[in-house]
Amino acid sequence: MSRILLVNLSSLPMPGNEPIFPIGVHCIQQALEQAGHTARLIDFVEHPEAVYELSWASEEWDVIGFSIRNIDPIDLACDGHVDAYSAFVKKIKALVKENVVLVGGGPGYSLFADNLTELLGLHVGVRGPGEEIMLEIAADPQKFAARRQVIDGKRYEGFVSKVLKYPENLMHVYASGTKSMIGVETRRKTCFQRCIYCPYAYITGESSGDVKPLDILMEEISGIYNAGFRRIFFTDGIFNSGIAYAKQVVRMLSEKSWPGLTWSAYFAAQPFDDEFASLLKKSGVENIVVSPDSLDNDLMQRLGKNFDLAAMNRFVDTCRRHGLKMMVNVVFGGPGENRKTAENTANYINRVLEEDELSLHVGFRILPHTSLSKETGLKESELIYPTFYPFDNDLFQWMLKSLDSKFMTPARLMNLLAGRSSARRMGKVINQHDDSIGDGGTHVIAIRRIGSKSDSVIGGV
Ligand code: B12
Repeated sequence: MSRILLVNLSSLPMPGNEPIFPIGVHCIQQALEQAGHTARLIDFVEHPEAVYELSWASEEWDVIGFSIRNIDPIDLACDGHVDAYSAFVKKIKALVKENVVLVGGGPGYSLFADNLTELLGLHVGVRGPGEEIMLEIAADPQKFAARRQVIDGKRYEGFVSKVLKYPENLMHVYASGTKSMIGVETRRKTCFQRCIYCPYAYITGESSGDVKPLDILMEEISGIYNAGFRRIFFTDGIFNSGIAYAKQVVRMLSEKSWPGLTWSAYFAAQPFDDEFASLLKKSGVENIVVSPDSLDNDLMQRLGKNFDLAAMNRFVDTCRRHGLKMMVNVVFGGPGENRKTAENTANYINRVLEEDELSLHVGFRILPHTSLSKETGLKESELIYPTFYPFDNDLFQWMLKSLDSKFMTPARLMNLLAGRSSARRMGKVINQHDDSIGDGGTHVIAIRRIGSKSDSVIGGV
């Protein structure tokens, strides 16, 4: 049996990082332990001293797995985390015993698996669900020591047959703040939406399409509830993508009636019918989080949303009739955003939403393996530092002018100002091969912080 150390790099103290309960790497830990291996998780929220006191790294390990959830906070005003990850992994590598097999995984890691495996100097990078591959590595670590490789994750049967036990202490350190939610997975299905900026389908890969049996899900939630925690977030890409199963889960939540338990998830505006809404109302749902991104019909189409403004209207109407609270994600600055589309979005917000129902962002982070990255032609290696789709310099003005003042809370205003100031300091990534533009053969395809390490194509601001 092997001794495996798992390091949650996404819990490192880094500017802009607000760690959340590490459900993904905990899934790996439990799968390894259930197969008889020793698996220890180093999480820096649980053990803050472990950032500096590194003796854990030089113990006798056969495998060390690094988990990376976020590559950056996807915010104009925030730096990326890659340099912090590299520096920390370098320190650990200097301390580990010879012959230890080094593995990387996690959602952020999966997106950049080819580059990160190289950059961090690991033996194996795993793209997607990691349990099966980690079990294979643990069974014969040295088989994986010979060459650097990136492996696609596989279906893990334990997802549908074994109850995930949530460690109390880990939940405690993460859920002590009032905002924290414990992640719970209900299904492993690829996302059916086609949003041009979103990498969910790539991260989850050709997933098995497994849905968790309700009795197992119930036991997992009971475990969280009985340990005293009251807020959960279903981590599905889109909770209601399979509406029949989503209804079963919501019915289970209302029938089981865990007093005081509240939950949330990402929803799509359709399918969303009255039966679903009335079940939701009784289930303790906190917010129906929905991401139309824009509220201009043409721009929604351009963004690849699989619902239009008419569907959004029906969704809002259903939520209102059933007294459900919405949280609507809007991102200004998408491809094709202009004064008119920005005004249309702002007018919709002004007319329909309450102040606390809006989650407001500016700028689309270009992530690899998305239609947006294909459009710009930027490769994985060119996107590893925060890179955004270019938007009009007047965007912030349009927003400030057309959004009702009730939406301009101090927090939002500060964030917008920070975003504007960051955007102004960014460099332009030029497509030097595009002659169709007529401005001397140059065409801005992205904006990126000047000084990023992958900025060979950056022009001036
Ligand atoms: C649910 C979710 C949320 C919820 C989380 C709720 C909660 N309390 O857990 C909320 C809404 C809070 C959220 C917020 C954010 N999120 Co989010 N989120 C997701 C989502 C949809 C699912 C993540 C999840 O929990 N999956 C279930 C678990 C079990 O799977 P997993 O973590 O992937 O783990 C598996 C594998 O990755 C692998 N694995 C994990 N660790 C390791 C380690 C090793 C060694 C190996 C081999 C394998 C391995 O095996 C695991 C089990 O199969 C993903 C998209 C996606 N489809 O993955 C985005 C995603 C992870 N989020 C992302 C981001 C950026 C954020 C935010 C920073 C910003 C934002 N606006 O979205 C915030 C910040 C959160 C934070 N503080 O860290 C990005 C991260 C990548 C990136 N672009 O940097 C993703 C991929 C979406 C995206 N936009 O690209 N998020």
